[in-house]
Amino acid sequence: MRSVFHRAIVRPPGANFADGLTTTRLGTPVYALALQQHEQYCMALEQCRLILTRLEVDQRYPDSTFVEDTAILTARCGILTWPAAPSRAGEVACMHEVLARFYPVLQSIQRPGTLDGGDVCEAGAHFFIGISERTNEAGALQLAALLAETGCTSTCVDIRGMSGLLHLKSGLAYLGDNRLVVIEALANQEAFRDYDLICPRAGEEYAANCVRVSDQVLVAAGYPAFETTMRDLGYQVIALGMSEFQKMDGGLSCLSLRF
Ligand code: CIR
Repeated sequence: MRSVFHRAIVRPPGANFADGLTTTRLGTPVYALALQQHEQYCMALEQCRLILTRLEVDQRYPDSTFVEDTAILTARCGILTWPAAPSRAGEVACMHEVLARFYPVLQSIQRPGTLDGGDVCEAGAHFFIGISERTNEAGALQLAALLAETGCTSTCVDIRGMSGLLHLKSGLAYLGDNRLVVIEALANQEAFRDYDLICPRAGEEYAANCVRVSDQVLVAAGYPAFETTMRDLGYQVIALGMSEFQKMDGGLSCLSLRF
């Protein structure tokens, strides 16, 4: 993840947001609260001086507020994904039109490859690619090859079978300065050996999905020890209510495409 971004794309949840995919048992999201939390999220990005492209609600796709899964946007290239979940496939075509305004050339992951943006963690010129229930090896290899064409390296991290981890970034974030936030269950991965690791304490794993923008770090509200750690490291912390998105397996990073 770059810490310097200029823009972000967001899409508010639709009234049928609760019909989206989820593996959690946290209950049904309250739509009015989800809208409020989404607006606060947008305001936080604007506070970080990002220019927002606010897309219209799209009720055809109940998970379409999780825009991060539709593309990988780097300083050097834009790549459209191929989500494994059939209910989400149409989201990519919609995003294609939007991204064409910003990326004159867009590459694509092709079948039989599948890939969700939530499985891709940018750490400078290196990328970690999660192999998950959503991203298969073919998709990861395609992405690695496309990134290599732009001079970037990558490592795959297999998270299949790790309970509670939908995507790699559900438990991983890059803060810059060789520093990774990583949940305990992933901390021993060889891929992360040369990084400084920050592990949220037990019970605060959800906080690992944080987003650094400039000097600020957006974190999910309700994880006080993690917030303190971030402040002690010198970051300005913006804590955001995420309860309604968490119910649908979403984290902070999934609600925007930053570039
Ligand atoms: C899904 O299961 O696809 C959505 N309900 C949640 C996607 C979350 N996206 C992400 O972590 N990047």
